[in-house]
Amino acid sequence: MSDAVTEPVARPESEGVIKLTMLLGGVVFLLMMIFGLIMRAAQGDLIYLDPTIFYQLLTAHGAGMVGSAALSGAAILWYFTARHVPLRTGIYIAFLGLFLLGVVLILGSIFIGGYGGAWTFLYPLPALSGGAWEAGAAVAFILGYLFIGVGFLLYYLELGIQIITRYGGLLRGLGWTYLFGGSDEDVPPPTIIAASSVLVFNTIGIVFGAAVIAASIINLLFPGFEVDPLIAKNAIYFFGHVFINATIYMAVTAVYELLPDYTGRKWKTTRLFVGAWFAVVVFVQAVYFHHTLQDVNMPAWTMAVGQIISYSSGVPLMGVTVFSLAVYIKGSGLKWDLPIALLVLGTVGWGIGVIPAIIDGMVAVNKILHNTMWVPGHFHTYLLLGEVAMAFGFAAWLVKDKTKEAMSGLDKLLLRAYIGGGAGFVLMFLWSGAASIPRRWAVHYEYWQLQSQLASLFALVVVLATLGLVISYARGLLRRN
Ligand code: HEM
Ligand SMILES: [Cu+2]
Repeated sequence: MSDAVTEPVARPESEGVIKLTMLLGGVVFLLMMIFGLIMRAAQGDLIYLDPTIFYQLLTAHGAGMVGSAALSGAAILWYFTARHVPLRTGIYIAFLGLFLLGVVLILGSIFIGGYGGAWTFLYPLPALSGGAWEAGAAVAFILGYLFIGVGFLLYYLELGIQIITRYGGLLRGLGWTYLFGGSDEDVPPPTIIAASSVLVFNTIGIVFGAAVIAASIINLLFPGFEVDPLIAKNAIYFFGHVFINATIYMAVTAVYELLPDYTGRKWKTTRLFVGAWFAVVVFVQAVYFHHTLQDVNMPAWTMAVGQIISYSSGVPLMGVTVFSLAVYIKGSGLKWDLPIALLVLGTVGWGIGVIPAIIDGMVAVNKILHNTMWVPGHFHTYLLLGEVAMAFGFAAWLVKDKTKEAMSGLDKLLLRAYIGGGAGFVLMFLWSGAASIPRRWAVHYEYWQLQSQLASLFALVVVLATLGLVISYARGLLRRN
């Protein structure tokens, strides 16, 4: 790589393939939402769904949504990182290729092989199908993850190499040299701080994931090879927790980079900002213990860590990102359009979604809410009204019609429907959770069904709004070409 100082480029060379990625991501989001609607309608007894199919849809929905969130987050991060360091588009294409190969395996395992062991592939569930699927289907599912994981490692490797080359080391890219008293010369922009932080913790997460994936595959092929279930659970949940969180931490770079276009105020790298990201790198890993609060055979200190870090992990996010967002917007005369409205919605939804997560991170509360609908309630808030809103905001910005400033009537309608439908939908999950309705049950008792029925209605509104967003993005792509 050359040593030349790279000027920020307005339109990275990878723009075309990023646009394609956002289209793929948008279409998959929409399709998976329809799967979600079908599941919720079945739980509300509005339609009949064979439980076997329910668990296949649940598996596809979980893996497909997490995958699309990761893919769209990765596209956003790549796009904006390329404004500051040169990234090789060929690597991105290899990443996308590996990702799609993984998707094919996963879809095949579910809809041809019948795999329905959920996206968390919790050991030894993939091997205990009760006749619903063969070991080969589970292997195909997990192998799909392996390809996606390898793609991501490649992706982060490229980010790491280019950041190290440009900023003279990863510690500088992370801003840690600056944080701990180093000079404030050539401090990286917020996007690079974010990119460096995510690449550190998500690589660690993926490595744990890869280890348990390898062990699970061997176990499926040679059942005599047994894995300690507690270690496997820890590795899987560490990986899953870190991976899904990383999707939002990647997507938020769109806010750092695009908000200044609207407010005329640059998002600055301050010590507070770097400190917050430092805390994220530590907390996002340590807080995963909140997934083990009911595992009585875990050491007691893990419970304490899970609970205490759950409180503190909200601080860098809500205290710094959401608060800074408000400060940057206030008095700036920002003119709202669809992209920025969705990006701001995503940030606020993310912040709000953390609150029910923190509540559930308390041991005393977790005893009651564990494995209830409260859990999908909290993560649908910061994904549906968080990461996904950011992704559609970024996509809308990519195809923005520069001749129009304000929001059209249709934009307003789509936005309101998305927010209203989404808020109602997640509130029904939280209500269900508070009423102790368990998650992941294909069939619900009659006195559980009201929440599911109302939720189906809200979900339908979200699906229609999302359809509108995907269509207007696709039309934008055509208009610009
Ligand atoms: C219209 C939008 C959506 C609908 C109707 C929907 C519906 C559902 C339903 C019914 C469940 C199963 C709940 C249970 O009984 O445990 C579920 C689980 C889940 N959803 Fe969604 N969802 C939507 C959007 C999203 C989005 C945007 C994401 C992520 C980006 C997402 C990720 C997940 C995950 C990870 C699970 C857990 C799967 C599991 O328990 O294995 N969903 N969703
Ligand atoms: Cu978690």
